[in-house]
Amino acid sequence: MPSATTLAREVPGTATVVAAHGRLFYLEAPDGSHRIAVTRGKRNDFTVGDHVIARPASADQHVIESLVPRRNQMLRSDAWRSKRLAANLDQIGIVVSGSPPFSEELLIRVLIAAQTEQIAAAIIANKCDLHEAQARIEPRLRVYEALGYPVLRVAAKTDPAAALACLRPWLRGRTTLLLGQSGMGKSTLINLLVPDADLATQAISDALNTGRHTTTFSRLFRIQAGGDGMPADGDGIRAKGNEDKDGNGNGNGNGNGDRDRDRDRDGIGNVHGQGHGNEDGSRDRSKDGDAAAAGCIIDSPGFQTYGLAHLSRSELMHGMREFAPLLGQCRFHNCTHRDEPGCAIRAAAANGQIDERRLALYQRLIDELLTQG
Ligand SMILES: Nc1nc2c(ncn2[C@@H]2O[C@H](COP(=O)(O)OP(=O)(O)OP(=O)(O)O)[C@@H](O)[C@H]2O)c(=O)[nH]1
Ligand SMILES: [Mg+2]
Ligand SMILES: [Zn+2]
Repeated sequence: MPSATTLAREVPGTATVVAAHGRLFYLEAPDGSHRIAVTRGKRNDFTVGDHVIARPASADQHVIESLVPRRNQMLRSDAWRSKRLAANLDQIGIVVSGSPPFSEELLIRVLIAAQTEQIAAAIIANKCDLHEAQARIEPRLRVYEALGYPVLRVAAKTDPAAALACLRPWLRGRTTLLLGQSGMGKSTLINLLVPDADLATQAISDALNTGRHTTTFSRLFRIQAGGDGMPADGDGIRAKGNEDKDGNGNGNGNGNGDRDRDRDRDGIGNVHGQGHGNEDGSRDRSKDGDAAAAGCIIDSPGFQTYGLAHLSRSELMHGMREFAPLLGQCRFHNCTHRDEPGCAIRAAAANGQIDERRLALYQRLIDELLTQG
C-alpha cells in the first residue's frame, strides 16, 4: 500500500476529461494541472468534456470515482454499438469545404444528432479562398442559413486573421465540439485557435501511451484570448470565466447581465449560461473545466460515416427543422414522407417551400432506419 505521501496530488473538486484512450483518461483539474486516471471495474464510458470526481490511487494515477450528470452528449452509433464523442457541450461546429467537397448527407446526420440533444450547431465553411469550389457549395450553404444555421465563412490557412476575428466571438465563453470529414481543415483551425495544440497533444499522447499522432482521439483545448498574438476582442472579455472558486460546481451557473449580450447577438441561441470570473485574468482557469475566458474547443478525428442507429423515426423527423410546421398535416398520422399519398411534406417540397435535396437525404435516413428493423 502506498503511503499518503507517495500518492498523486489530490484534485480539488471536479476534473474535466480532456482526452480518453481506452481505459486511460487525461484529466484537467480546476487549477489547470493534469492527472492521468483509470476507472473502477469495467466502467470506461467517460468521454471528453465529462466532469468527474477523481481520487489519487497511486503515485502517478488517479481513479475516477463518479461522474457529474451530463447535460448533453454527442453520440454516433451503428446497429452494434454507439460512440460518445463528447459531453457537456454548448455548441458544435461542423467544418465543411468546397474542396474536397463536403458530404451533405454527413452534414444532415450531424445536425440531426445535435438537434436531438438540443445542442446549437453552426457550419464553418472553410477554404473560402478557393473561389470556384466555394461558389459550388454556396447555394447549399444558403439553404442551411435559411433554416437558421449560422454559416461562418473562413479561410483558416490563407486568411487566419479574418478567420480568428470571425470565430472568436462565436467561441467565446462556450464549449464547442468541432466535427468534420477528413480534409476539411479542422486541424488547421485548431492550430490557429490554440497555438500550442500540437505540444498539448504530444503531452497527452505520451501520458496515455496512444503511440499515435494527432487526430486519432478527441481532445479538449482551452482557447486563450490573445494568446496567439492577435488582439483579443476589445470588450474586456479576456478574464471572463466562471466564478466557481471552490472548483466543485458543474459550470452551469446562470449567465446573466450584459456580459452575456454577445452570446445572443448571433442568434445561435440555446447557449447555456456560464458564470463569470474576476477581472484580472489571473484565475481564468480556476473553475470546473467548462468554457474559460475565450472558450474551450474539442478537436475530433475526421469521420466518413455518422450512424444514427440510436435515434427513433420521430427524432429523425424532428431533426429536420423545416418539417416542424408541417408535422401532423399529412393524411396518415404515421406518414414517413416517402411515398404515402397526401403527404404535406412532399407537397411542400414539390412547390419549393422546403428543399428537395434535404427531403431526399432524409428519406434515405428513414429507409436505413426501417430496414435496420
Ligand atoms: N486553400 C485552403 N486550404 C486549406 C485551408 N485550410 C486548410 N487547408 C488545407 O486543407 C488540407 C486539410 O487540412 P487539415 O487541417 O489537415 O484537415 P482536417 O480536417 O484536420 O483533416 P483530418 O485530420 O484528416 O480529419 C491541408 O492541406 C490544409 O493546408 C484554407 O483555408 N484554404
Ligand atoms: Mg486533422
Ligand atoms: Zn408525410
